[in-house]
Amino acid sequence: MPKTCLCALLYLSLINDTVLQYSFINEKCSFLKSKQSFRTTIIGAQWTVASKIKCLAKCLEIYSDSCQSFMYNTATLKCTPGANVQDGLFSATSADEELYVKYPNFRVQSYLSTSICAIFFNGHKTYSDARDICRVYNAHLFVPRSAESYALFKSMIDLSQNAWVGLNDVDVTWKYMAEDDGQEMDISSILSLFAHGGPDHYQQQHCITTFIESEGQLEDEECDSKNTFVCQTEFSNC
Ligand SMILES: [Ca+2]
Repeated sequence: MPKTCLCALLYLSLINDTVLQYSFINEKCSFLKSKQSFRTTIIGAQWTVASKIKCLAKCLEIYSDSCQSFMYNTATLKCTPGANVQDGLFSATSADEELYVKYPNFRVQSYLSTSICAIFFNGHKTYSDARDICRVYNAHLFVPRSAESYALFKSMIDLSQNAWVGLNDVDVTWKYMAEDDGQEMDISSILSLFAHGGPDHYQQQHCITTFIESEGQLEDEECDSKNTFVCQTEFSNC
């Protein structure tokens, strides 16, 4: 979850075009430019300011820790304070508008010889909302590619709740697309991870999740169900 930074602001700096970093007495926080064009839930009036760093400074000054994202229009110089991206993501309306998000606490997670940079989100989201939240953080839903990586995933989640993994056959039934590389994945390679021998497409189930009634084995489920999820990103972001 996003860090809580309640102390006095010490400095605010533009690391490069994609990273705005600010520091409080105890810790550093970063806002990263999202590669995805989404808008977030607006938390207050817009301002016109000369730069994106002034936009963040004003957002923090007025909204403190409630400033969890902001949008900056490079053409009109409009600055829009935004909520945590988990409160709502919407399609973008302007190509000039950039979205910056407060970066959550991605951590290196390890199990046996497998390590990933990832974070567990306990908020319950539909498959597409969970996927979009990961994408806004320049990350993706975790994809199980081996028994060991799936064991690592299960060690991160709360097994009393279902958790999405990044596999779905929404577009073409039995053609499973993976969120990490965007390519089709041969599901037969991980069939042993599934309950009941594999997906059954019962009542139009096209998204893959852990299933609490089968002790965390995989199942297919309706994509509009609301589950927890894990976002995975590059090690450089950990
Ligand atoms: Ca099923």
